[in-house]
Amino acid sequence: MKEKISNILSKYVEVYGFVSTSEYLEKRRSLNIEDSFKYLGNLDKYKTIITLGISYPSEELKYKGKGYGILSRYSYNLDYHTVFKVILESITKELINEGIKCHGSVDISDIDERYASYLANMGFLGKNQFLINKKYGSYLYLATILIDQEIKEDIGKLDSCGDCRICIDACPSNALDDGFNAELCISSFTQAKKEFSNEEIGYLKTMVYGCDICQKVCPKNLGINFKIHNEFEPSGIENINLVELLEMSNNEYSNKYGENASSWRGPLVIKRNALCLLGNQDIKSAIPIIKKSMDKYSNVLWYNKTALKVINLLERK
Ligand code: B12
Ligand code: SF4
Ligand code: SF4
Repeated sequence: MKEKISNILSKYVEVYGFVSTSEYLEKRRSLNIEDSFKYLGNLDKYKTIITLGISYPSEELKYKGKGYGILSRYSYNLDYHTVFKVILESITKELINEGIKCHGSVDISDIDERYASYLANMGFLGKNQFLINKKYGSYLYLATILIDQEIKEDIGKLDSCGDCRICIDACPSNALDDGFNAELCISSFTQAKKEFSNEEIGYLKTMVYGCDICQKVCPKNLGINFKIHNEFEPSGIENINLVELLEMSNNEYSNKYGENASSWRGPLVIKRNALCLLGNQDIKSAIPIIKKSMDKYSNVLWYNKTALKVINLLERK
């Protein structure tokens, strides 16, 4: 059965592994982390978790410069949820044809995908928190499929960070200083609907969504540039003109970015991030446009309060 399943998986994904649901549950719970992953969800209805990895886009885009904001590498072109959904549907269809009960999901599941992938031998967990694979480094999107068959994985030897701490020292907001502090992580707050502190505003210089720094500096990612999924290759929307973005209507925004991973929190989150870049890039000519956007979104306090701080910053400079 393992061979049959492996043949199906290898047609669709770059990397895969297997871990028994009971082993995953026991080990994940023993970490004693108070989060949603300690709950059983629907895991007890299945015997094995198949973990899957598909490669990031081939290389990092060049940032266009002042007046622009760039998306992080994991959000180029088409949303990975959309791409993975199609892959998961194809795989589950084939598994069902083999009589296997299964359930596939990406991101929004009861499974901590990085930890499950680690237990399934797909890679080690780096100090930057990523699942790091031997061939693809951390440049892998992850997903899982639960199946009602027992599959044994041969456990090989995994790599490790050793004494390296490059990512910890490179993280601008010190989010990796003590394991991982999600609240400090730039990626986290660029997705949050909230008023930014002056410190948070200060971190947003060129990247308008997400953060790639702890992956970019990692020696395990050196020279990793696979071009496998055309859907992730840059489509021209990744370097964003900041003023144009601020002036976009909701319709224009969803036409251009609706299928991109950065759009899941809606246009205002990205516009709020764009304000910060305008402030840090000292683009004073944007002040009237920022003020106009404040009028337009006068009922959104977190947007307006951040915008006011950015205007103060621009007027002080
Ligand atoms: C919520 C979430 C976030 C949140 C918070 C993450 C967090 N760790 O709390 C925020 C918004 C910050 C975030 C950011 C990013 N994310 Co995210 N995120 C998730 C999501 C949905 C859940 C993660 C989670 O809550 N994990 C639980 C917490 C408790 O994990 P943790 O803090 O890392 O703790 C681990 C370690 O402490 C370790 N540990 C603790 N004790 C011990 C002991 C031993 C012995 C061992 C071995 C390990 C160990 O195990 C814990 C569990 O894994 C997953 C998808 C999923 N369903 O799994 C994607 C996911 C982890 N994200 C992903 C990505 C790509 C990113 C970003 C790069 C996006 C970007 N470019 O901005 C950044 C990277 C930030 C970083 N350095 O991790 C990918 C990672 C792919 C990979 N190869 O690892 C995932 C898997 C999405 C996907 N489907 O591909 N993310
Ligand atoms: S994604 Fe950025 S802010 Fe978050 S831990 Fe990595 S380097 Fe730090
Ligand atoms: S930069 Fe070094 S410490 Fe950080 S994940 Fe990569 S190998 Fe590990």
